Parts: sequence; structure tokens; C-alpha cells
Amino acid sequence: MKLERLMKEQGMDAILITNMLNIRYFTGFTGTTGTALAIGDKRYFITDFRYVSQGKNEVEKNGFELVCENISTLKKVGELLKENKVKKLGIENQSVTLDQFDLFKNNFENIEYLNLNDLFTKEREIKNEFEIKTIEESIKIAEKALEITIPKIKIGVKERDIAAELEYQMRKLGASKPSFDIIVASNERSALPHGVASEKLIEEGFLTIDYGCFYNGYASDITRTFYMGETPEDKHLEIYEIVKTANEMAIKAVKPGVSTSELDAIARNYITEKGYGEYFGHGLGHGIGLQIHEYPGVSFKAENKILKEGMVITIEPGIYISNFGGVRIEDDVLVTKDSYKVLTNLNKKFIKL
Ligand SMILES: [Mn+2]
Repeated sequence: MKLERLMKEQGMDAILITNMLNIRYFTGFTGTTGTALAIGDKRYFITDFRYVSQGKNEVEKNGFELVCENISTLKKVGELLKENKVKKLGIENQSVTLDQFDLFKNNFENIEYLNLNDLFTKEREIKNEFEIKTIEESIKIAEKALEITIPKIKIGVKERDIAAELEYQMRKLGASKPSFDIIVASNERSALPHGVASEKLIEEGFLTIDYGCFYNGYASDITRTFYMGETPEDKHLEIYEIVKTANEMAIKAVKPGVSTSELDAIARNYITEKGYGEYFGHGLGHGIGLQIHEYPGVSFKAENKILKEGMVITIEPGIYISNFGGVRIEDDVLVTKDSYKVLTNLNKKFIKL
């Protein structure tokens, strides 16, 4: 099991998990309050009265024993650590707050704390079959929702109304919520890479929609750019085609062994060759999973990583020109055994609405 291997590798007797996403990942628990503790081959999940029946079903499948503790979870953890003579405890230094750490110190005796650093996030960057299936479901919901919403996207409609409609449709199709604040950015606002839907009415020009949902805990992340109106300028067509080609070139290069910086460079060099390099200021993509942004970063700014089978990343090049508009096209791509699988299926042609 993963936790046992991590403890061995890091010289820890036990690992305390307090971050709810990591708890979900390791124990299967989907509620909002709980603490997981792994000591050698023992697995405990401590939660309160509210989550006993739900928690039991979820965590026992994954080998965790549910412990109900209504007064003080950390006291209970302290007892378990003492009982099992734990000396070296791994903690999630990236998500433990100073307040939490003070509580640990007050409740646990004679413990040496070791940092897990980004070990958990690194574990999570490779998706198993269940996770891949769930991400695919999440994408399907998002895509269906956009298809239902498209007839409502018209010049004169408020950006925010389109975002609300998309969210409503995603929820109706089974999503728990959007995976981030939905971006609906019309015309000049489409030049804002993160133009969250505003009160503005959709006008002629580009319309960028960047959105996704959480389904069963897992995120989807998709961007499509449409042209609103009948008469795009040549420049609209030109930059759309450049971004689309950059997106396709990068996707085709995805396979195990390729580095994330090489991938970023493929799209970036092409856009630069076409004269728009300075208008593509962000990274090419990122991993998705329980979080909307996960390892690996696929960017000239992020740590360079080698792609491995099971990673799910976004490929989202863009060109943003102030006072004119912007285009971004984003797909979610799985790294397979020897190449890639594009998980998103929405059309990428230049579409006039
Ligand atoms: Mn994205």
C-alpha cells in the first residue's frame, strides 16, 4: 500500500493526514470533517458522530478503521501515537496551519515531526483507473452542459447569465459544483486570460468560455472560444487557427518520457514563429484531479517534469491581444502507455454563434 511504502521510504513510523483532499484520496471519505492516521500497517480514520455511518462505509473499503471521537480528535490521535510508541510522525507541512501545528504539539508527546513536502501531491499526479474514469465522467457532464447552453449564447445576453446556465446544467447532470468560477469573456474581455463572467452583455467578437465541474470529487477543465457574429476580421481567423494548431501540435507530442517544458515549448515556439509569442504569457497547462490545478505543471514557469503514464493534463495555449480579444483552446489529455488520449470531445473548429 502507498502509505506503507511512503513511511518506509521516509523513515517515518506514522503519517497524520489532515488535508481533506488527501483524506479523500487515501481513505475514500467524502465528508468534511475527519483525520486519518497510518501507523505501520494500522489505519485509523477519526471522525465525529455526524459521519459515523457514511464514514464507515467509505473508509472500511480502503482498510481504515473508523474511530468515533466527539470530544477531541487530536487527543485521540495522541493516544494512538502513544499506544503504538510512535516517534517519527510525517505531517503535511504544505497544508498544516501554524494553529494546527500548535495543537499537535499540545496533544502529542515526544514526537519528532517529519515533512511530507509534496510527496502526496506527487503520488496524486498518477491517476488510477477509477480516477481516470471519474475525470472522463466529469468532462462528459461539462461538455453536455455546454451543448445544452449553446443555443442561449447570443449577442446581447449577459456573460453572467451564460455562466449561471452552464452551472445549472452541470449540476442537473450530476456535478457537485463548477471546478472554479466560470469564465465567460466577450470581445475585448476575451483578452483577459481569467475574465470571470461579468455583468457585461455579450457583443460581437470572440467569446471565451473556460469552465468545468467537480463530479465525484474530480475536476474537468475545458476552454472553447467562439466568434459572436457573422463577419470576423482576418485577424480573428488568423489567431484562432494559430492557437488551434498550437493546441493540436502539443497534444500530438504527449507521451511518456516527454518533458513538460518540451511540451510547453512546442506550442510556444509555434506561436512565437507566427509572431504572437508575446501574447501568450501563461503556461501551457497543468494536471487535473481532485484539484483543478495539480502536479504536473506544464509550463515554462513550473518545475520540469517527465510525463508518465496515468497523468492527466490540460493543454491550453492562448493568444491575448488587448483592445482586440483573445483565444484559448483547452483540452484535457491522458498520458497513455505509449502516447495520449484526448479526453475532451468538443469541436475545435472556428464556430460562429
Ligand atoms: Mn485550465
